[in-house]
Amino acid sequence: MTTPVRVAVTGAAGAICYSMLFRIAAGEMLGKDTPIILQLIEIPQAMQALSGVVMELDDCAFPLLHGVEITDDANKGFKDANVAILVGGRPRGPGMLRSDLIQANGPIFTTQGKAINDNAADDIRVVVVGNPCNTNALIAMHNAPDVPRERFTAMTRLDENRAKTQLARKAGVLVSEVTNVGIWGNHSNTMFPSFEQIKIGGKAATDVITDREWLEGEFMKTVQLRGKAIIDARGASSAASAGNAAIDHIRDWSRPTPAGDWISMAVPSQGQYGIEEGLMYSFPVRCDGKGGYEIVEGLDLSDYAMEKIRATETELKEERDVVKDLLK
Ligand code: NAX
Repeated sequence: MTTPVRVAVTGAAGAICYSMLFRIAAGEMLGKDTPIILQLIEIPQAMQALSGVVMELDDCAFPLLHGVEITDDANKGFKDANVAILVGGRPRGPGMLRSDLIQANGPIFTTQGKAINDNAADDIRVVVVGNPCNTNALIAMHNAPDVPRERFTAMTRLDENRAKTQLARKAGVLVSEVTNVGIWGNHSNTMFPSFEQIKIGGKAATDVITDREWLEGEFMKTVQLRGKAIIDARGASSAASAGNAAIDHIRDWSRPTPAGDWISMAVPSQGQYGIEEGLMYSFPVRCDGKGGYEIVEGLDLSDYAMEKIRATETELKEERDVVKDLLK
């Protein structure tokens, strides 16, 4: 029997996790032959609610779920973890600026970064979902000096999936026909879904959808503002689709990326495309199936794309400056 993979998840009593945990336990993230142990981390006030989630996990009798541990102590929660999904954080309250949210959430990620550094397994891989996810991942990475930097990532997969569906709809094809979707930069309104490299049925998306005005206008706006549209419609932020994207992120990081394609992950920049080294920036990446990945280099980017790519970099630098005291 394969040794179970330990998956640590924060914010486990929250909305995203309520859909995500059950799918992880069913084998949709690491495969139908990989047993897992869930290590669920919450704050003390949410432990009772979390115990209810665990009862429901128990009641599903998932064959692959070899154990569930719950704790409000990050050191215990990340003990021997192979995968960490950091969802938990404070939501943005009424009247709160983005910079207030960054400051409120920052300390959570220093604590969790240290706890990962001191307790996780040697092969730990981390994805941060809790917003502002790029900057939170940057903080966690800086507070985990013994963990290789490339193991820290932030999630832009929801933006990628959103872009895919919008393009498929417009072109009248199935989403599986849409490939090479790269999200650049920050998971925020400045994020750039670079349609110039996207392919639809193997052809350039710009040849299939010749309405450039739609690509630069409605398409970009729909993807960038989708989170708000969902809050307006549902009265609550994206939860099931965010959980699905986190599963996609870890699943696709764990297997080789199909030839010729790529996926989007926010990862520490090594200076590609002139993006400042060390920034947690979303790029198109290709995974090797052994836990490694490389940023796709050499893409031909127009002046229009470069301007967008720089604008989202500027925002990430500003966010980093707000939390500079938390970075080591
Ligand atoms: P909820 O408010 O339902 O759940 C958050 C949970 O985190 C709560 O149960 C809370 O008790 C817990 N928590 C708070 N501080 C914690 C800590 N220090 N350790 C462990 N747990 C802690 O929010 P939910 O809808 O689940 O969203 C979670 C986060 O995902 C938010 O920050 C949200 O902004 C972010 N999102 C990120 C997305 C992305 O694409 N990257 C999209 C969806 C979502 O907006």
